Amino acid sequence: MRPVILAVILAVLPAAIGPAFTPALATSHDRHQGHGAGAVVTAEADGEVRRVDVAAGKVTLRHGPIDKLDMAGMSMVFPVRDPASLRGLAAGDRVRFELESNHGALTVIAIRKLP
Ligand SMILES: [Cu+2]
Repeated sequence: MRPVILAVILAVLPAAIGPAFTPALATSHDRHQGHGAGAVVTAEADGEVRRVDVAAGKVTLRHGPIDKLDMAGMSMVFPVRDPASLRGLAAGDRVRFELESNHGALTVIAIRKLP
């Protein structure tokens, strides 16, 4: 019986521990993609618009640290769930935005200009 049990453990083990051994990725952007894996997490933050691309549904934001998503401060491009929410925004605007991390994939799900 014992060899059979051992074989089962050896077959299952790599799948169970594999993610823990995923090597650290090269850039900070890639690194924070890994956090929140396996969960849908949302977080709100303030930022500054660097670039708006309504047609592509993307916005480049400079933001401070977002602890909930284990993200350092940085400038990065986000896909936006509702591209129409970008209308009226321009580079230099200060904004409040809500991010969703779905298994590590980040999307801006709400964004509004701050006065
Ligand atoms: Cu970021």
